[in-house]
Amino acid sequence: MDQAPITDMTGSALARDMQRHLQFSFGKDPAHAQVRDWRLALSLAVRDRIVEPWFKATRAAYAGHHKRVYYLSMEFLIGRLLEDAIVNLGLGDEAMAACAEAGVDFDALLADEPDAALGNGGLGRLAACFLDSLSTLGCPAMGYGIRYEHGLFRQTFHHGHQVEQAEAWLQQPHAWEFERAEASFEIGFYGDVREEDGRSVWEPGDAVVARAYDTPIIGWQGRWANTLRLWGAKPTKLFDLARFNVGDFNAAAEPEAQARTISRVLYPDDTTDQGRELRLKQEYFFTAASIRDIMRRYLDEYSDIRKLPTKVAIQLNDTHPAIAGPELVRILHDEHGLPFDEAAETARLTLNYTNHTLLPEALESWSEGLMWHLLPRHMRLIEQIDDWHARNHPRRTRSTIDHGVVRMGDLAFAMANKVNGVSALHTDLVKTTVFAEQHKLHPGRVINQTNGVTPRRWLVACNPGLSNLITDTIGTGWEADLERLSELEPHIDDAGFAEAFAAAKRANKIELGSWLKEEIGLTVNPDAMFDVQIKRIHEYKRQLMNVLETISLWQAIREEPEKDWTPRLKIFGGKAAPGYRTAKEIVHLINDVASVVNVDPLMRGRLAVAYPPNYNVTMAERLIPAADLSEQISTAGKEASGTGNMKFALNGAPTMGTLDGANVEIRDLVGADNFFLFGLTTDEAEERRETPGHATRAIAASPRLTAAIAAIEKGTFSPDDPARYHGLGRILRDSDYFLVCSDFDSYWQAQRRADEIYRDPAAWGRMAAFNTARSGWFSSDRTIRGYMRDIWDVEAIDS
Ligand code: 26W
Repeated sequence: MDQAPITDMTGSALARDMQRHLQFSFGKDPAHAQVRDWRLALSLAVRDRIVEPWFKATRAAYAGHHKRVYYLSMEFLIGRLLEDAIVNLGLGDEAMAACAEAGVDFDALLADEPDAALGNGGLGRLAACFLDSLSTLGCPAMGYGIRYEHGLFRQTFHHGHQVEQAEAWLQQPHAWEFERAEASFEIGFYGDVREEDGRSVWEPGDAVVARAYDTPIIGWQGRWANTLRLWGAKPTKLFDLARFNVGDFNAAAEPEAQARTISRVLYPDDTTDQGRELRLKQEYFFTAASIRDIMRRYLDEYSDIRKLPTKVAIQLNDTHPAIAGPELVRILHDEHGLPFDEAAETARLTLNYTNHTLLPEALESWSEGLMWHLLPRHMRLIEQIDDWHARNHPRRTRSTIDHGVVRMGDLAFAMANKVNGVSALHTDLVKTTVFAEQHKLHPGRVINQTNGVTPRRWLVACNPGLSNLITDTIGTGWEADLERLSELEPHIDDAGFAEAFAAAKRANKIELGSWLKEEIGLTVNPDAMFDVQIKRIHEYKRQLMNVLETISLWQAIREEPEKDWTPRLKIFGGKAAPGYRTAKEIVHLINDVASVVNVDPLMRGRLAVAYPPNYNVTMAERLIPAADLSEQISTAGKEASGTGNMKFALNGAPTMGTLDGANVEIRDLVGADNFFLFGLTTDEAEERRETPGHATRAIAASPRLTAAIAAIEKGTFSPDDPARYHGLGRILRDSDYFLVCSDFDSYWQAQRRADEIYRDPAAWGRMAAFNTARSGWFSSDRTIRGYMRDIWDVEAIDS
């Protein structure tokens, strides 16, 4: 008789269960319990209330023989889970009451949870938002990834330098996962392939065990919960006792250490393919385990392997799981005996691929040699897939294997039912640049699905002030039907609404101000315009142009200190990939500029620079609700979409941006009057880049830019090392591939326009409110509905 699921959602029941878990799950006496103990106890009590919708969802998917979606991603940038679960279950008041009853500080408990930082940036966070929407919509789906022991590194600053430290989220009990010992698969590597009565048989030379760890992902109003299954690597044989007995202790522990290496740490690069063998092992490890698990579940329910595409839709989050194509063909052809072409076509109809970047250095390619060495059977199958594709498309000129490397984008494209870009502009560029030939060969295969963000985390949970105002104004229901925010429009010119809107923003700014004081010792002026740029540090995202504008503003204020300047607080947040030297120089420069500007008496209350270390999901939830201006200033044609831009717009922060990625669609929807546009378009940028001396000419034409660059070059911000930024100066003068110089003056003017409007709170408030009211389309619910309709052909199950 199975234990009746806990559905008692009252505060007293939650308090009772929290006490019960503290004492009986963690064996802690309430009299001596620490914040961590209470946080874990509350987490288990909340988790108890997720199990019932979780079981119901799984049973419903089986009962109805529903088609399922599998989202394969090397990254899930989840952040914290306790508050998210409480918000989705509608247990906010109950949780606060339970804590009050226990005499513990609810906010302290929330703050004690480490971020699950299992991702680098946009791609990983998008995957996490998608999981929230899949559950909210009642779409039967599973996320598959890697249970890294160490997520994205912790960033600290040492004399302005970025220093990386290993992140250790699993050094404490993880309340949200269930270990699934029964769901373990042996994953092979290396070895040989022998032919046996017409079939190829791969005999791996080494293997590790993939062990499943399940985290339930609850949707809005707790009606449905899907599973995120993360694989941890375990040794095939635990412990070499023989070696131990002869005193060779290290060798005895070797198998364990060897195996765990595969899921030990997340690669911290988010734009450069390092081509490391361990990275490919990670990619194959989780992809093969996931495919195994999917096939086991399918064959438990169905017998005809040919019907796989009718019941299974797999989404590849970029090329990182692209080995899924050859792996699925291997299973269908080598293990189930389907003829090769049929195996290939069946696999193709099951797989879909999302491209997230056009940057050449980010497009993965693996050397044939490494692929033959690590995955000999797959390399052979990649050759066969390439032949199959060539046979079906004689006019093609590009092949997946080229000059000794396997191009994973080409492989993913050839083995996909649908390929999608992540914004309208990006998808057009996918069709005309990286996959131009494939697009011609396969008309209709490339479609667009513009990204989105979950309003539960990025509005309801992180901005209760604004959320309550929205509910007071248009009622509830918008949280899962975000385009209803447009119902705010008629209220925007209502003085009461405008006042309440401004008050919500101001309260968030004051709260952020006290956090910045505590975190980095900076006193900020809450009346200043909070101008925020938070994202990974990268040359194409042009944090450098933002710093140069900051320097120019500093110089201008020093030239005319008596002038009535619009006060500004420049807030930066972001990590540089450890091996990305120029990005690390930009980090150092931001800190050096901050250290000069923030002590300059002429700047007091007028200009300050804040760069809190270790930007992550939780910090974004703190910064975005307090932002006045959203910096989305990438070189046109380089940012595939952006998702931070959507979060800022929803939280009432107008965009300072180029016509790049989803900025284009944000401007179309919020209105050109509610967007600060500047810079070259994609085509103009392309043309300018071809113009010899474009940088020197731009610098010569701009006294402000000239002065700003001169200042960093002569060591104004690095008196202890005047030559520190000569390299950055050279990049700007000689190549400036990302057109910082060409766009600088246009950027400066747009910033001054923002200064003008910000001086009129009613005008600014109006822009901000229109951004919130007109950004509902950027909900990841709308995005996932698009994937369900146009790619996966899956219906939601209404529970
Ligand atoms: C091989 C190393 C590597 C790792 C990650 C290369 C590339 C990546 C990701 C694709 C980089 C990424 O996060 N791209 C971002 O994806 C977001 C979600 O679609 C977009 O909004 C961003 O514009 C895009 O830069």
